[in-house]
Amino acid sequence: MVDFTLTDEQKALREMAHDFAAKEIRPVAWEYDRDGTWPEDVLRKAWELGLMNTHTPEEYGGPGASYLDGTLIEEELSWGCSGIATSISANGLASAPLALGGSEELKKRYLSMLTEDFKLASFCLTEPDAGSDVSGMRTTATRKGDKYVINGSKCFITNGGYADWYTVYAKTDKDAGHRGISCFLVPRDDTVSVDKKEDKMGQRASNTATITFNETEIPAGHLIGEENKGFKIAMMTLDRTRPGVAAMATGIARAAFEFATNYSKERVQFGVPIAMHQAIQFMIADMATKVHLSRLATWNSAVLLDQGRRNTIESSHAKRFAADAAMEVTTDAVQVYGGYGFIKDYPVEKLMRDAKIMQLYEGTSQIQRLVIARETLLPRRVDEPAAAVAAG
Ligand code: COS
Repeated sequence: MVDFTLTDEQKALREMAHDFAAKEIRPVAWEYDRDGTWPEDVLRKAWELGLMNTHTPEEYGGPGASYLDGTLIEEELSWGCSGIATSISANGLASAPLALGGSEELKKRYLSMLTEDFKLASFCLTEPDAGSDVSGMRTTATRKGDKYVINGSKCFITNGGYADWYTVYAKTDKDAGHRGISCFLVPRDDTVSVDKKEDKMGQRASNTATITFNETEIPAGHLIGEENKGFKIAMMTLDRTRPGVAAMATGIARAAFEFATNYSKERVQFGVPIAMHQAIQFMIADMATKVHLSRLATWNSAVLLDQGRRNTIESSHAKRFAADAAMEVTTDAVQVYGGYGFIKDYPVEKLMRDAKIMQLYEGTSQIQRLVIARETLLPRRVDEPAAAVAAG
């Protein structure tokens, strides 16, 4: 049965997240964007309300929210500010590999650490010379007795400067391409340095840093999953987090659509509100359709996960469509505002800058098309429970 009706609990959750976005995020969003500062006070409030670590199972102190619930929250937070929403949701990205493949001991210690206190974790996959091409990474993990020693640099790491631990992908077999990558949990210590905080076009409230591991020693038990199986964990993580990014893109698009719609009713040109002109009406109509379809694709990709089914293609459909739609909708919102849209006294130029990252992070729009093309032309295994994919 296909039913898009939310339960009363889901409606209440969405309302709570919306309320938080309206009262705690929106009023400060443009200030944090202007200054490029990190909104620790907002993040602490989100943590206290249970809007961080939403997918962490109850046994580790989290609310164990479903993937659909997560998309409801992420759309609302991103409607407030996607930079702040990215900072709030980054623990989820870092925790996903641990939840997927970590030992019970590791999960108990490190997932609980994030729910017991306001602590942060970061996901470290990308490197200066290995973005879309994950297999090209150079960071290494060398086994020495009962330890691994990590060396290398990871870039574009959300909350990297503030994280207490990192999920790090590194080569354990340099000559084996994607089959030589392993995933590790690396606590922050003196050998971990934060080298650079990026000065970004958009999402300026989120902290994006380069993290370097210099002879960083971790216990062998900090390996997540099996040695040389890290690439699969990374891909499975992204299958689970891309619906959240699609939800954030939907939130940005919806914010731009609302601002443009309201403005079109107030702005008078040629003697009538510009909403009376068909040229504007068609832009508003296209925005409405794109927001609507972005949300449907997002929910679909999340519900499959909640049903324990593989969602690789649906996740890429949702992320690709919603990201591209957010870019188009925010660009059109600037157009509806005319010259005012281009200046910082009005809200939509920030949204246009913020939307751009949606087409870049957690897999570019081109990588999503590559995944969609492969899944279409050479389908792997469809409708398999996630556990079977993990074991495969
Ligand atoms: N779930 C489980 N396993 C998967 C998978 C998925 N979604 N996608 C791929 N795999 C497995 C394949 O089954 C294959 O397994 P075998 O080793 O048993 O053959 C292996 O992973 C390699 O798959 P593939 O051949 O498709 O890998 P490629 O290197 O050719 O391409 C892309 C993978 C380009 C899709 C991948 O590198 C990617 O997603 N890049 C973007 C990375 C990204 O999003 N970066 C953003 C960082 S997070 S902010």
